[in-house]
Amino acid sequence: MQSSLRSRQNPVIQELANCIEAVWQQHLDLSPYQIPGDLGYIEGSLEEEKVVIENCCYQTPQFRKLHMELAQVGNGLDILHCVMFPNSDYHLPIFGTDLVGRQSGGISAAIVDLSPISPDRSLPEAYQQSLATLPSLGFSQPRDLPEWGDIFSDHCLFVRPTNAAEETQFVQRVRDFLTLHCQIARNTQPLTSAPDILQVVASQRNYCTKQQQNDKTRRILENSFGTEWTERYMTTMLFDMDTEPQTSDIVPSK
Ligand code: BLA
Repeated sequence: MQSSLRSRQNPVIQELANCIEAVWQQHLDLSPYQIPGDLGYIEGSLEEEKVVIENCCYQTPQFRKLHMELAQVGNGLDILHCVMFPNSDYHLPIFGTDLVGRQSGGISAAIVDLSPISPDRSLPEAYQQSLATLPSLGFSQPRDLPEWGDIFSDHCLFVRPTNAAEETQFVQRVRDFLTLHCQIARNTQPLTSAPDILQVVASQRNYCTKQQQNDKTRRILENSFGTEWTERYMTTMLFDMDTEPQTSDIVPSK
């Protein structure tokens, strides 16, 4: 995506967007993903601020949807949102990141996680091993997760970076999470049991239902696009559930 919006955004957001795309291109076998006709580039201004949104999506053999969204709110707020939804026959965590900052100012919220999809909230062994090798971090302003944040893992990083060194540290941690995630995903075999696949579907649904409870995201979209459009956007574009679990080609066990 060579976007016009990106070049006008907060430099940390531009850097993170470039980083995400570079890792995807280096490590994954990307195919086009059909974004619903009217949702690629969106402009809205109902009551308050104008919002411009650019969406970019891919799919791969392991992921049903890789989604990166860049948004700019008229009052000077810049947002990067990114989620990687695995296919339902891959027992893989959900990578997600959100960066919210002023166009010409600091980042107020920087979050990245590999969110577990096991009922006990643990990550697969390969992830635990890789994550254990990453250097420990120091941020002066860690932030508390909201109530719906029980979907995130123990490795979730949620901070307000206070200077350039912390911003760089955050981008580097996203690069590390993404790289190890792509590498492990490529070496993961698909599930073959229908109950295991349905468990993945249920976990992804829970992730989406919780993320849809983020009032801060909802309020910004509602101000510019209205409640009905926002509900549709949050449930079909930002956090859509898997409607076609990969169980059709599995022979039921006797
Ligand atoms: C917070 N998300 C926010 C905030 C805003 C948005 C304005 C508050 C920033 C702050 O408190 O400093 C807005 N985020 C958006 C909008 C979009 C968006 C408008 O993505 C899209 C159009 N959110 C995600 C993902 C994660 C996420 C993938 O989309 C995590 C992986 C997390 N965002 C997240 C969390 C908060 C947040 C946990 C803090 C919420 C709170 O403190 O209540």
